[in-house]
Amino acid sequence: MAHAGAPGRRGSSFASLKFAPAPRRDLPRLPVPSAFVRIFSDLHHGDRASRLPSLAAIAPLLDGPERILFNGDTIDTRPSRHPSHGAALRADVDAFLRRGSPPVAFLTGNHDPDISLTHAVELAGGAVFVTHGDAIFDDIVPWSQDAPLGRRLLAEELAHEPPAARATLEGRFAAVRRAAARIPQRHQSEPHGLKYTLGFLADTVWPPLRVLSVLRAWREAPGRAEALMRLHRPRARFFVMGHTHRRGVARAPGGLIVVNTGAFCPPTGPGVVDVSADRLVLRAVERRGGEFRLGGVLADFALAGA
Ligand SMILES: [Mn+2]
Repeated sequence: MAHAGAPGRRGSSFASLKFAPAPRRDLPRLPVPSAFVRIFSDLHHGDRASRLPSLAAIAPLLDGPERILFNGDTIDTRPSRHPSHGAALRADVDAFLRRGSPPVAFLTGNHDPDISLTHAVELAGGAVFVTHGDAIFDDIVPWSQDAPLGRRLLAEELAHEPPAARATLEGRFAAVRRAAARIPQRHQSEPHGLKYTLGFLADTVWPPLRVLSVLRAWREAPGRAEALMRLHRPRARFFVMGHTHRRGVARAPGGLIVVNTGAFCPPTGPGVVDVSADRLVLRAVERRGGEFRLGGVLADFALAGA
C-alpha cells in the first residue's frame, strides 16, 4: 500500500504543456482572453474539513479553461482504517477524469502521493513552475504532528536514491512521494462525525503552539521555493503551489514570485491560478449556494517574453 502506484518511477515526473495560439473564445468576463490553463489545489475532497460537498460543485469553474490541473491534495489516498472511503474517492476522481472536456491532470500532493506520476508541470516555456509545494520542506508537513516522521522517512527515501539521482529534482520528488505515501492518514477518513471532530482537534489544534509552526512554514515557504528553483530550475520566475493553505502571493528575496492557490479547507479560502501565454492571474473562488464560482482578481502578472 505504501508504495502503491509507483510514485517513485523515474522519467515521467514532469509534463510540459504547449500553448498553441488558440482561437479567441467568447469569454468576456475573464481577464485572460486567450487559451489558458486553470490550476486548483487542495480540494481535500472527502475530508469533512473541506468546504467541497462534491467534485461537481466546481463545475462552474471548468467552463472556459483549455486544460485543468489539480495541484495536489485533491483526495487522500494514503493508508487508513477506512479503505472503502478511499476507494469511493478514487472512483469519484476516475469519473471526473472520464468527463473528458476540458482535459484534466492530477498532480501529486502529500495526501495523494500516488494519484498520478506527475509531480510538477512547467508552463510558459519554463517561466512558471507548478507543484504542490511539500517538496520544499525537509519534513514534508512542518506544522503537523507527522513532521518528525516525515523528516525521518524523507531522509530514508533520499538515502535509497542513487547518489546521482539524489542531486536531481526528479530524485527529490520521487523520494518525497514515497515518504508521503508511508505517512498514514489521521482523522481525514473518519466517517463518524464526533470522532472526526475530536480527531481533527487533536491532530490540528494541539498543542496550542502549533500555530507558530504554521506561521513559520508560511514565512519560510517563499525562500525555500526559491532555493529549490535556483538549484534545479533557474529559469522559473513563478512558483505556483498550494500545500500551506495560505492563499496569496509572496516575493522571495531573490525575486521568485510564489503564488499559492490556498485550499478548500480553512483558514484562508480557495483560489485558482489561470496561466495563458502572456498572463498569470490569481483569482479568489467563492461559494455561492452549493457551487463554487470565480471571485475577484487577487493578483495579475504579465509573463514577459510571451
Ligand atoms: Mn493540503
